[in-house]
Amino acid sequence: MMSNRTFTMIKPDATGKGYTGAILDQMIQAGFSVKAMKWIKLSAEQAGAFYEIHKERPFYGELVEFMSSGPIVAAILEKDNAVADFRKLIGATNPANAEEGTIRKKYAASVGENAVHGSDSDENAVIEGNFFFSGLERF
Ligand code: FUP
Repeated sequence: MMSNRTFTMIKPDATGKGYTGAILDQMIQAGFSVKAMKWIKLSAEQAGAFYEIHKERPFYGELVEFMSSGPIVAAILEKDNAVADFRKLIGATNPANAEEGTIRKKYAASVGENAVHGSDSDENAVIEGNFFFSGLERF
């Protein structure tokens, strides 16, 4: 069954460049509603744990360093077909390949610093949301 929730982060490149408001607005205008949200700076250990799945990849060290370099916005978003529709809204991992009008096309600089995260499956959306939010912090 398709879930109606996904998990996102606005990454340190985007928060640092002042894009947080514009990116949140684009998500909300696209029909996503916010079910949990926090502004938080991850330690390297926390970023490493979140991206544990990429531990063996060559970019892991840089990814952890980048994701702990400044504040992020973490959020759980709701909409029908949330995971797939949100991936479409943010565009390809590499902004050079992202479609016109997508969040990564508009705000991301590179594959490493790509402005936003979006869960790639319903299962990961739950795991990732649980990483950041307790039951009290979501509705
Ligand atoms: P995505 O699902 O689009 O976030 O992309 P991936 O799960 O493949 O990658 C997770 C993060 O690793 C990306 F957001 C950025 C980083 N990454 C790199 O830095 N270099 C790469 O070649 C691929 C991914």
